[in-house]
Amino acid sequence: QEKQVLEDLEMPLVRRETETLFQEQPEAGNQYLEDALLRSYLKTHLPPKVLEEVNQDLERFGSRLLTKIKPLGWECELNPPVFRQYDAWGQRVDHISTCSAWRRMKEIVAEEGLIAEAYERRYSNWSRLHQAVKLYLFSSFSGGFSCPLAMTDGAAKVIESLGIPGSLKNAFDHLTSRDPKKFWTSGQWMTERRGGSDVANGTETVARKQPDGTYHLYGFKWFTSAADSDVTLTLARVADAEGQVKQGSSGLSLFFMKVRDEEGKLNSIKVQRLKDKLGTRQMATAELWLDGAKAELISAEGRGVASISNMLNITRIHNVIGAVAAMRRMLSLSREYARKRVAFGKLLKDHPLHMQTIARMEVQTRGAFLLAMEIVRLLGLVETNMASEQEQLLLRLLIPVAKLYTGKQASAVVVEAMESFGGQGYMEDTGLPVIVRDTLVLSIWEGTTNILSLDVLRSLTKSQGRVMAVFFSTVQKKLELASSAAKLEPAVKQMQDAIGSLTRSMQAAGSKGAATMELAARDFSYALARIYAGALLIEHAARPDASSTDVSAARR
Ligand code: UCC
Repeated sequence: QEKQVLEDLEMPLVRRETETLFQEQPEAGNQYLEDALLRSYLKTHLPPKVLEEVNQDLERFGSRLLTKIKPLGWECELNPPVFRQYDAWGQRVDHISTCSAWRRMKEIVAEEGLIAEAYERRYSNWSRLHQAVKLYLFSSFSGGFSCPLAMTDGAAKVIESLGIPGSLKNAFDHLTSRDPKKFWTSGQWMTERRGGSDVANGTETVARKQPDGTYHLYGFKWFTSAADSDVTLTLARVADAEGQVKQGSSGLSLFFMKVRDEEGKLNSIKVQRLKDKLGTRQMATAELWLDGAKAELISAEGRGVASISNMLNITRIHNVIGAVAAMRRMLSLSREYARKRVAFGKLLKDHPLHMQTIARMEVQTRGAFLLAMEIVRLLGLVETNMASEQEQLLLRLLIPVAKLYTGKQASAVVVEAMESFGGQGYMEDTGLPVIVRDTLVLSIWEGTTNILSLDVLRSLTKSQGRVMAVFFSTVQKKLELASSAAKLEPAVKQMQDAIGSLTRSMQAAGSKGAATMELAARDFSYALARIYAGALLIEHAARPDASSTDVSAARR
């Protein structure tokens, strides 16, 4: 035995079986404290009193995320929902069971006021921003719970925009509650078998009016995310006395329904199966038959799409926040790793090419972050009746622009960041592939890139082009703020060139008619996103507070 031990000791280090732990795990700390851009953004925008309170809340939340919420998120990943259609005795039960961590997440979300914050408005127009920052910090640790949150926020928004009618007051209180026992989540059931983009032609569900004024819904919802939600908003076609329905967009109406009755029984809904998705596997997405589900009509008849677009705009903003969060999380880990991992005789952080790659991702992430904050800032103004007409138009334009652009950015950045870990990044148990998988959906759900590019054109048409004048004047104002900073001159010059080139291509495409505009829609939307994000980066860099915080973070 002694001989064997001696032989083992002589064995080269790499061959010793006991020496398995040879790379340090990258682990970022409190995401709020470490996010220099976020902190400098809040410092430059929030009134001092609000900043003081928000700062305390976010620091505490950042710590709770790390110690309590992150492990729950991982548990959700390891224990995806399970669907049981029949019980042991052949009775149809259609039961979707979720893990205890998922259910605990719902309680935490209520405790933290992740929806409530936006509707209580204790900080007036800044409440939306406070909520959005919490969502941003929460997203990557949420174990997929960001998805039901997006839809819950969207449902609350629709109800609020209807003036909180008496019949929906109770639901609104539940959706915006801080009480974990009372808090409800909502779904958004739009996609049917014919597809999810062309809602106007793809929706077959029929609503039959009942003597008590409610409706019974019959149809097949093909993609229903967070199928364990308490309530949902959905579209259907109201049948007339002869049972006929109107086709197209003007035949669609918006309905509110509870998913289960008081005893917990499904509301005449049959679960066909759970979807087998590439990512977001923590969350139950299902195919559902509505077989006479009791529902309440909440829009004017035929105004379903216009009404649900209040929800879509909110879920698209959540999508933007999720995209930025995924980029930031991967980048924080990548930066941590670069400080620990040695290759070719030095730390990764001392390899200029590696750092150039990280720096490029950092710029993408910062631009996307500022875009997200800008939208949320505008939303806060609109919701508190403080927005000018120009700001309202700008918000309408920037939502699809940011959603389509950040979805694509996030997919590219997280894949690049995964590569910065070498083969380790590809290993399941590092958790990095989960972030990559969950990010890839961001350019798909809530409107694909092309559909949103067309929505950008829709916002132009609806405003009869006025929104573009607002866009250009807002960008110019931001650039003017930087005019006294000599170091920003080259960036401002590049922006002016980009604006000139966009104006020329708009004129060229505009003179050729609608088909050419449609073909140009994606490139046009990308250009808008890049120009606006570029202006925000320059504007932020020009602020005296901003640059000092950023420099200290870069040193860290
Ligand atoms: O459900 C899904 C998955 C849920 C998961 C969510 C979680 C996300 C969380 C992320 C967290 C990290 S996916 C469902 C995906 N499907 C969609 O998003 C739909 C995509 N398709 C579109 O957006 C289309 O463009 C449609 C459906 C809006 C097109 O419909 P129409 O009826 O053909 O369009 P119209 O006729 O142009 O618009 C009808 C009305 C108009 O108003 P009026 O009649 O007053 O002129 C439009 O201006 O709706 C108005 N409208 C809007 N208004 C349409 N879109 C908007 C909008 N975005 N904002 C304001």
